[in-house]
Amino acid sequence: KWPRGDEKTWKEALRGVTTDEPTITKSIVNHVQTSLARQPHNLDELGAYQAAALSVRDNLIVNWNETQLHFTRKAPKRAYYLSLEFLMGRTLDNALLNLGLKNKYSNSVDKLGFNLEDLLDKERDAALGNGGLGRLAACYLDSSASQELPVWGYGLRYQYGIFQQLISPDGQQLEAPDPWLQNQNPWELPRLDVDYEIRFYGHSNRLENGKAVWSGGQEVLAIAYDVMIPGYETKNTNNLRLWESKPKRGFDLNSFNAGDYEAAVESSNSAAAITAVLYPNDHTTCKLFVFGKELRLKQQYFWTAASLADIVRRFKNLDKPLTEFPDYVAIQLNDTHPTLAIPELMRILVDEEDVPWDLAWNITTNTFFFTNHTVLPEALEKWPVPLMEHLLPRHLQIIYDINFSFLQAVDKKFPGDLERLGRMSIIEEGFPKQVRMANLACIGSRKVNGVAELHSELVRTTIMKDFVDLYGISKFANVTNGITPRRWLDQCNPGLSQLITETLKIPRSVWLKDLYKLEGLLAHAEDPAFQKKWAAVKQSNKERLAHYVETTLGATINTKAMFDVQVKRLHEYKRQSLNILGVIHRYLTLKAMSAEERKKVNPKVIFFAGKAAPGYYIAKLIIRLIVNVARVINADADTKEYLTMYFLPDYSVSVAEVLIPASDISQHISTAGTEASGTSNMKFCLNGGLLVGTVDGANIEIAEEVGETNVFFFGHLTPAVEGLRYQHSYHPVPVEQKCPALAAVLKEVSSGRFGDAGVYEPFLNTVRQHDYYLITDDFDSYIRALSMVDEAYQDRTEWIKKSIRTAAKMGKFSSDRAIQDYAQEYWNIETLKLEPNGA
Ligand code: GPU
Repeated sequence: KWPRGDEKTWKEALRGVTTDEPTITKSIVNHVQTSLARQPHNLDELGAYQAAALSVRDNLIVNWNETQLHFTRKAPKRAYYLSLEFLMGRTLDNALLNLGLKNKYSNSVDKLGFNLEDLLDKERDAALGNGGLGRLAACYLDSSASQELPVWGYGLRYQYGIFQQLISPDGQQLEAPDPWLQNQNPWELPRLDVDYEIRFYGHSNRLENGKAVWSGGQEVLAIAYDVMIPGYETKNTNNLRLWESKPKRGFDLNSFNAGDYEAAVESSNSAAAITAVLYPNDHTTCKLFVFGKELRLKQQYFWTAASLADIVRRFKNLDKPLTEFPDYVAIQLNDTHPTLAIPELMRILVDEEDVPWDLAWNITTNTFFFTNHTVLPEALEKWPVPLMEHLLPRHLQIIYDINFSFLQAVDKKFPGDLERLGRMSIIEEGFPKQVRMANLACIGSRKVNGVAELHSELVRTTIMKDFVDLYGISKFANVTNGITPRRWLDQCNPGLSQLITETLKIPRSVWLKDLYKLEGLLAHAEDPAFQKKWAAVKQSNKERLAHYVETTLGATINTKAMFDVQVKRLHEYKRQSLNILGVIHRYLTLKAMSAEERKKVNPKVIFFAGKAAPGYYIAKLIIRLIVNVARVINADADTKEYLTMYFLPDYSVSVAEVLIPASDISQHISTAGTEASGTSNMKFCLNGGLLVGTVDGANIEIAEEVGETNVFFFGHLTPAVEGLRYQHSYHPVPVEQKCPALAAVLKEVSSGRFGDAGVYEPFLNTVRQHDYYLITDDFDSYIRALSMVDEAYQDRTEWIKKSIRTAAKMGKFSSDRAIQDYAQEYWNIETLKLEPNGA
């Protein structure tokens, strides 16, 4: 029965997605006129972008609304992806692709006197993440929606995303804020009616049966903003719910009336501060950054508490007993950041819903799944007990109670093994005591996974070994990461996408949804006409990058040279240091050659990009070295025809979309066993770039797929790493003896050849002294690998074949495959398609 009014009137007025050009044009103009209140004659590109975006947004909202209604009616089991980071990048192009409306919008925009590509460029990135972990979350949202799975993301709506990186004239990284919401954000829907009260501090008084009452302290409001996530070629449009913090009351009227205006607004400021800014520290939360720690823990609790309140409310609308909660809800914890969700669900069940402790624990441990993204010991999250006691007194009690029964179980299986109890306890002894979030996440989850085969094996044999002994191996599995081929091939490399479609002779929409279809390219690898087209696409992508470098840095680059790229966060374990030291070695070698000899050298342009955490001193020093070495070698008339180098500032998703398709070779050269997976390695290979790398993370699985002859591996293997580090500490060999080529490079840097004599010593000493990341052990093998790359590049036809064969075998690395795996083996959720007619 129709709810109100005249059904016919309603139905005639309700709109669907606009799919015809005249209506699209009208809707854009309508937004210019009303939403933006602008005149046609003073409309600039930014305005035109905004109008086009608002028009696309209308379409997304129609689909989003229908999807949400459909899901509510069908009440399937849902999965929730809790991530403190979603590195979305731009939306308009992706939305047009997924809606299948790109051509039509392009035509409309043309008629209005603009060019769609120029408008796309006006959009600011939504950069609510640091690097791989955040971008993975974004790819997973695209794949979930595209596969019509009932998956929501939950995160924070930071006012400021990852900082903007500026490079000073002397090569230092400077940070500026990223006010990404400045021009309004058409891709979100404020849901001012969806709000929750979140408590901090106060007191917790225990009652009987493990229950307690938590009261007092500070209360703030969480407000929902919904971001529409369209699926590719489906009406299904999922939701990413981001929380904003707000004061519960505007300001304290008592203080206000007493004339203490500062005190009056203070509490409101402190509430707003919670979602003010994304923490820019990749792979670390505590060690280096003591300040602002409390705010980070506040962010984590604020977000998990709001998300759980929302999830529990949605479940309770189903009118099912709480024992069935895990039949309707699966929650994926993206790293340990959302681990407080475990004690929070216990608190809701035990304190608010009167569920007995043991039953509550059973529900909880059947709801959560935990993904680990690193085995680096310094990156394992720990929180000081005194801080947690102060901020979250009730949660600390719950954690103690969980720990008590857990340790009893351990003691039962391994009687009297006190060392084991010490290692496995959620609480680490010390001054102060600390809460080990990874232990809590493991204990409270149904399954734990790593993000590539090698990494998952390291999880089982190192950081989680004791837990494998306790629970058995089946709780610890692997889901190798993936990337969405929509953004990372079709959008960023339209030329290649087109060539693939015409070569495979199947519709683009088929292979973009089943990436294994790329194998069909293998049949064409030997075809010279196809090779020529393949090479032409790469060439035009190199020219596009050259144009970008020209406009941003004012430098002209030789697009006939090999393009060698390393782009990722600056971190010692990723070894940008090895790359830059290798570049210096190449430069010195070139300098020592005669002009005749040089002519035989393969010309190369090297690109670096990536941000360093603002407090990470050594990483910033490495950027400074890169920039200053670039200055010297780019100005050297003897060598600049053969070797130039650029550090592109402010790396982002959008910059990656230009860089990746242009690369001939990219570097993924972490110390073996340190890079959990890597995902840019997959992006480069999917775009026909070859890979030079260590036997680490997903490099290994890429080589398995494309064949070892198509990748350039070097360096020591994971099992050797521990022994080498032991040697460095107890039987150190001076670098002059161990690796003379490297010693010569270090000497040149020390001498001030690249300016700033003395400035780089702290970095150089990390190599000379403990060399924790094994630069001295891998340098020679790295240089040999680069020679093999040069040699292979000389035979261009063979190179192109390698490039084709590589891209052809990347099917496994679609994030569609990864999400299928999570859906089936972890979440137990099923596809729920919204039919085109809305049924
Ligand atoms: N990763 Br932990 C991050 O980007 N940030 C982090 O804080 C942690 C891990 C990365 C891994 O370094 C990378 O190897 C992996 O591919 C990515 O997460 C996604 O799993």
